[in-house]
Amino acid sequence: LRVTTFGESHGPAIGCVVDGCPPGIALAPGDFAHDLSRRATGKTRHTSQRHEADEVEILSGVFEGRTTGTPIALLVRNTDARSKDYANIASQFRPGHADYTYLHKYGIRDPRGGGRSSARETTMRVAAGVIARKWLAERHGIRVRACVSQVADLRPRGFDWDAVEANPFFWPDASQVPELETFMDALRKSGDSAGARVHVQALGVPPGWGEPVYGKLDAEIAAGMMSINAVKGVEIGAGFASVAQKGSEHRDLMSPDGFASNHAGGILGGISSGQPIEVSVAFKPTSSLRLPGATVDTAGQATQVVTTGRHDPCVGLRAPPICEAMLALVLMDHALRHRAQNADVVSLAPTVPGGRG
Ligand code: EPS
Repeated sequence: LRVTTFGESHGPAIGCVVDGCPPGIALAPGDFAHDLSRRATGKTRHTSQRHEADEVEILSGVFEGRTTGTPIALLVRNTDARSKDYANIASQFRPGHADYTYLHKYGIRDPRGGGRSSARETTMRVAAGVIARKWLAERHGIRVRACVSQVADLRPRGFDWDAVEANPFFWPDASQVPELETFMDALRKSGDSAGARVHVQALGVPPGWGEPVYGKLDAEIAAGMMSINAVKGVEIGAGFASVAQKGSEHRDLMSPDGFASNHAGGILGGISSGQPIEVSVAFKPTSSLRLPGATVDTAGQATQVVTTGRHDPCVGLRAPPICEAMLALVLMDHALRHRAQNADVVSLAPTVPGGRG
């Protein structure tokens, strides 16, 4: 499966091409609205106040409501771009942003907001992810879900997946929502920003998907997550906590009834074990701040920058649907590769129940 996105945050439109989706999946423009709305800015006072329509136009790859197997091109026109917000940064580098590295790489720079590096690009990852989620659900009964599992030093006291979709923070403990609202109001008023951790899992992935060395399932999931704006870390299963674990703690004991734990995060040797795939993703605090920051201008002279425009005090709060999309796209890619490579393999291994998370 090949996916690419195109377009800038303050250009006329953004889009993606999904190539390799098998024929026969029902797909209509309305299918994208729910997940795009979960990702969108402007839904609460706690995010950027950009208000985009995010209407998806299906330009190809679908006929009479079903995918044809040919490349699917999706387009979303920008309806609330405001590049004048960014006139002041054309000659400055915002610390923590990609302005500096883009100019080194390309020798020119699109000063209209984040351009290609803006979180606006993730709109099309979520749209592409809708296709993968439908295919995984219909063909394999696989479900992908994510929640915010930390904001700054706030962590959930309880953990109830059913609470996640009922609040604007994707937070798994409803009793803490007032505390989060207070934290976010104070953060926004301070002009500073905060980081967040997102936990994303896939339920129902069968054993055997992935590759042993080049193309390990965990490596490609990690690459997919690291490619999202503002991501600075990815963990599979126990992740960095495994450093402090003994082997006798970390290894997931097995029995005919199933696995005793899931420190592996559902992947062993780069290949799915049949347990839930468990991934944690670290989002850095948004770099665009109203607080002045020391930097240099394009002539290399020391200066101060204050970023105006519409920004998220905590961009990680809107990241769960983006992480779900990336996990679904990587899993769909491996499912298609597994089907192509292993069509005639008769698995002689016993199946240890993987658990439903
Ligand atoms: C965002 C689009 C961006 C920001 C925001 C989120 O629009 P613009 O390109 O005009 O800055 O509103 O990007 C950020 C995370 C931020 O804080 O700068 C989006 O669609 O997610």
